[in-house]
Amino acid sequence: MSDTTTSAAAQVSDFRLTPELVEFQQMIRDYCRDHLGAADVVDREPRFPREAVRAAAEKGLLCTTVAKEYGGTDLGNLASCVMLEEINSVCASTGVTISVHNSLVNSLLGKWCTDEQKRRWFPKLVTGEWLGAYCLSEAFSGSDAAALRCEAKRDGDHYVLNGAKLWITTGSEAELFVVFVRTGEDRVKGISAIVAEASLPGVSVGKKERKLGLKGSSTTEIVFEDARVPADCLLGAEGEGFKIALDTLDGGRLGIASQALGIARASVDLIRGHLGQQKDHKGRPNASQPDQWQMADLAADLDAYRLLTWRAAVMRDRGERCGTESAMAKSCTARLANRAARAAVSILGQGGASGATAAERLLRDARITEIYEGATDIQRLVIARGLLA
Ligand code: COS
Repeated sequence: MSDTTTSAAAQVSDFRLTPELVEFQQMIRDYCRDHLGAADVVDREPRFPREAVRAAAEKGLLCTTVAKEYGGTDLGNLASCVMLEEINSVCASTGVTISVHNSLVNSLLGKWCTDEQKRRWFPKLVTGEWLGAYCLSEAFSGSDAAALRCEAKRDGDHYVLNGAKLWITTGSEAELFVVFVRTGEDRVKGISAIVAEASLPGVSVGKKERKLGLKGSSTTEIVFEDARVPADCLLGAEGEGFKIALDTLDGGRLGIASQALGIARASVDLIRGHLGQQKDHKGRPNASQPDQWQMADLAADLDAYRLLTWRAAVMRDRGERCGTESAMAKSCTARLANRAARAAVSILGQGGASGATAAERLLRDARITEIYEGATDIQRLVIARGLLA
């Protein structure tokens, strides 16, 4: 962790970002204005937001969790949260692509790779020449991640992978997959983490999902059929995979919490704009009081849950365990995003439901925040376990 990360973490204690992070946030807002104008088109066609991701790479937004010695900016988790709230307030399809690349792939590789492995993969990942994907879920293991079956059998200096991973974000676009595989029988200690490059024979993209929201993001099955992966692509030791998966999700959930904050904020902005136009004959605000109360509650929760998210990010930047705090952030923000987007559609009426404004897209995009990277009930379980431990 760099000095910048440390000072950023220290400064949030007075509930404000450092001048450096405020400047970074402004740079992200400029990026959003210049490159995310096609959010509606990306959703409607739908198409992968390739240009936006490429521009993000050029601005160094695909390496916020990579150390400087490997070409990253090493801004850390708090800066990533600030960035992802901004991006997701405009385009959640771009937001999830950047979130997964940074918080599920790069941060995992930075923590668990050997120096040689980092030098092998980071040059392509920090520049965006390659995108990364995180392959944990399977047909019979979603919430119960340790039930996974995709297997890797050692054969000389290779592992032979067989099985299929489901619901893989960026699946059809990624060149590098972090794959969680079964290398032994023990439910937890029989799981290992391995990097499989997409170009290997036996690795292919399977079914493409048709989704409710995040339509511009690619979500696919990834299939392994006798795929021979060099043994030096194993991350950590055999049997450490589950720990690697869950530790990484503690950070990934902050990316999704920030996505939910972005969606909630955009929804509140739409409501505020709509209610602000309602005036009496003397030009005074006269929106209905129930609508104002709803907006007030959403705005208060938005500020509260942002602090909850930043607290967990600061803990992670300090190298502390933040599973409970990260789960608190994700469960609260994801529910808020859904409430806020629902309210925006209702309050804007025809303009909300028709697609004339972003409200309808926000409502569809919000839903998944309560499902992926651990459903809300899983977050509640993690929080309860943390409290009872
Ligand atoms: N960081 C590091 N290690 C962790 C951890 C964390 N946050 N959480 C648990 N572990 C370790 C535990 O310490 C335990 O190790 P030991 O056996 O050495 O003590 C091991 O992992 C197993 O933990 P646990 O017994 O809690 O595992 P469970 O099978 O009960 O699973 C849940 C726990 C449900 C929390 C887990 O399966 C989960 O998070 N599911 C959701 C998965 C998910 O988010 N999928 C989305 C994929 S991306 S779309």
